[in-house]
Amino acid sequence: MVDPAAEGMDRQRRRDVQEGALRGLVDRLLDAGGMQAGRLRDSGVTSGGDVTLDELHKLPTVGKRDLWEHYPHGLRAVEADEIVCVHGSSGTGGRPTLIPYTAHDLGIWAEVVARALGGAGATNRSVVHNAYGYGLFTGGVGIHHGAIRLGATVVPMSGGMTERQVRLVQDLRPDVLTCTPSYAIHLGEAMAAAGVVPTSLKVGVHGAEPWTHEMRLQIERLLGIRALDIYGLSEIIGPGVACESLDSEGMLNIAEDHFYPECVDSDGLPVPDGTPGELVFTTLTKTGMPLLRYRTGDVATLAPPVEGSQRTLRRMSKLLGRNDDMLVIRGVNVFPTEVEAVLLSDGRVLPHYLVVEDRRVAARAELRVAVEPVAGADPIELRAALDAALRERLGIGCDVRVLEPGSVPRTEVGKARRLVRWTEGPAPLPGLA
Ligand code: DLL
Repeated sequence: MVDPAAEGMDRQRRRDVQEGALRGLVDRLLDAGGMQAGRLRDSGVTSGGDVTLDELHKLPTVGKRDLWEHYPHGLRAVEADEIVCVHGSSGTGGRPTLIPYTAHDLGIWAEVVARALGGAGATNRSVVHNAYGYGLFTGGVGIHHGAIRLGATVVPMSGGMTERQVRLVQDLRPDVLTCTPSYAIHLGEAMAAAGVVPTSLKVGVHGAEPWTHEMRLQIERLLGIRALDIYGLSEIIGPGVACESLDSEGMLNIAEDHFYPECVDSDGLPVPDGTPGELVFTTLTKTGMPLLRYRTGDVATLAPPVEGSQRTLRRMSKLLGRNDDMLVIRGVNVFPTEVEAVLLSDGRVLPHYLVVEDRRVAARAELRVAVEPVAGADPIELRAALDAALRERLGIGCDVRVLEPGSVPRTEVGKARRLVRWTEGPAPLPGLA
């Protein structure tokens, strides 16, 4: 643990600290005025003393739409001169969101990412090859802050220019790779093609896009590393909201001293641990744009800490998906990650695929899946096996197409696009029509 006092705090004591921070947050929001203050007053809250963690679920929520409506300065809660940078998401598929950070917020960010890297086994002697994109996107800069806080050496590669990345992995011998899971595959394949074995790499810290345990196995095999998951979103801080550690048993430790998690059903009511629901986060300590009960749209389950672990943080599962990526096919709800899990558990499928929701006839949506086979696999047998496996796991038939290797576009920069909605016009990929 990088910060044993915080990560290993006695659970009752942490709850007291969180409750104090929640009350402080509510006071700050009320003082700042604006939308969140208005909603709090409308729900009868006039000071932090009126709220408790036990009744947090009764307080108003904030959503992405609220941020869009307050573009470009967001729900800033401090004077402009306290803001030291902005980050955000480019808003592919939606509108951009910008998040203002104070110097205090950057300190929190560095700390939670340092903890995440430390939990993955990185130390101040580590070399971190950081291939998340640098820019407005929080991936590159967020990992950068955390690696420096840890005292490691960060190599600020950003995304793309893969040949150069292969070269620097050979030359600088990093032990930690940070990038999206899809880029880890791309880089691994590029190294294999160049005959480079990345013997220095020990661990990868991957996130920013949905990926399954089956994808994890592919990355681990290709790169010879442990591949861990890191989760976050710019609205809350960026990467570091939660992260797997070597001993967190496949789930992600939530930095709940800064970001208080809830998990709610479609009516906004809390669900018990282990039941999938939408994640809602409250930024207990942030100052630039603090958010009370931000609805993420991300679906996961919550869980207590690992029994007997020194780390006492609550955990979340890998993301099952996003509310808006859920497919409804003939009345059956399917997340693209469920499709990925089926595809990649067949050793004949390469980790490049595309899920297409064919909505050209709106009332009769169909699922089409494009995959690429490993060398030597029989496409006809593979198609039949995947058809059967998808039907068995998801309860619906899918139209599987086995395409030539290289047909599915690779993502060198940014987040992989694994789901396409086809409403009209030509097929999103040749061979899918
Ligand atoms: O993707 C922050 C980040 C950067 C996280 C690098 C991890 C590593 P945004 O661009 O604002 O921020 O996108 C946030 O990405 O609401 C999720 O839907 C998705 N997401 C982030 N991490 C994961 C993950 C960054 N580990 C949105 N697994 C979130 C699945 C993820 N989805």
